[in-house]
Amino acid sequence: MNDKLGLPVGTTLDRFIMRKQEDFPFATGELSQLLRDIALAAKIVNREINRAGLLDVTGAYGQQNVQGEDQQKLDVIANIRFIRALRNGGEVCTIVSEEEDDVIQTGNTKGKYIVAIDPLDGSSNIDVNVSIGTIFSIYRRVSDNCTDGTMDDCLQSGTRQVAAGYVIYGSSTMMVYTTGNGVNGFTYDLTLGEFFLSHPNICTPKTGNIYSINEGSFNSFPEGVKQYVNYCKDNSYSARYIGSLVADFHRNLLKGGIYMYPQTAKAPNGKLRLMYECNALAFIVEQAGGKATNGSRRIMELVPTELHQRCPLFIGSTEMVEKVEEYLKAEVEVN
Ligand code: AHM
Ligand code: MG
Repeated sequence: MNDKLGLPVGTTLDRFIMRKQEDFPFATGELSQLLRDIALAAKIVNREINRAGLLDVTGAYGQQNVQGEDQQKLDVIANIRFIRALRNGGEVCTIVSEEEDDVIQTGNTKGKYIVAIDPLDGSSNIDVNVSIGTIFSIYRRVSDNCTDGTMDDCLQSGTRQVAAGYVIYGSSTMMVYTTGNGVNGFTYDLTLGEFFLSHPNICTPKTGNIYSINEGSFNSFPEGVKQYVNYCKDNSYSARYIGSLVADFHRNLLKGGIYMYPQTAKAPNGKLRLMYECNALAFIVEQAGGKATNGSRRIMELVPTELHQRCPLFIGSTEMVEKVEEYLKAEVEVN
């Protein structure tokens, strides 16, 4: 099996990134280096996660992040690891992290890139040995080099991403990413300490029979979502919800399905964050042939006005996302 470039399965992530760079005659290699920095931090975080039960790193850290959520110790560790790798790499001027209220200026004022990152997503699953993930989104700065990144650099719409990806720490650890030319997945070989191309050119099925949503909040879903969930049941779809966005998304990407986090009474704007959760996965799903909307608008066209902005998310197989959109549209027309 080969990827789009004809590279065989078994190619290391480093070699793959290098070969991709050769496709762009004027590429300076900075984005390639940045992707390698992320992969390196992912390996370190993977090590911490694997040892979590043995060390004193599970449980709450005793503080809340900017969104008022309890930080877990591993959240904090992952945040430190990724920031350190991005700062040391030198290609990134500014980082937006789920774990930090404000932007982080790396001091690399010549860095061309902005990274928005959720260092460890699915915090409620950390202590119980269930899959968790890292999500990242990369933008080119719009301001002049030689200064810190600005708010305009950070608040760009998802259509301006130059790369995005996630790492899933699960039964095996994988990194999946896109630079806008298809999606490729790499599996980590612990014994060799390398990611190897294992899922070249990922294409998501047009439709599927898996729906993922926290049905405990059913009573406060918008009417259109309630109707779509009932449609899924009427058609005997499978309900699968891990509560780790990366894991739910990854399964649905490979098998076909839809993940939904709508507005609820508890989360009136949805729970997920536009900049470092929704946009990255939207870029990946679109590159794989799927769709991501907030129920009516393409996620990647939403222009963020704040760093930690939330939005409803409907993401996955195109036909399934369009079906729920039909129900939501009908609801609006009735009202
Ligand atoms: P987190 O960033 O605090 O981990 O929250 C995001 C997570 C997603 O991974 C997951 O899909 C969702 O929150 C689950 O939320 P809920 O428990 O409300 O269903
Ligand atoms: Mg998160």
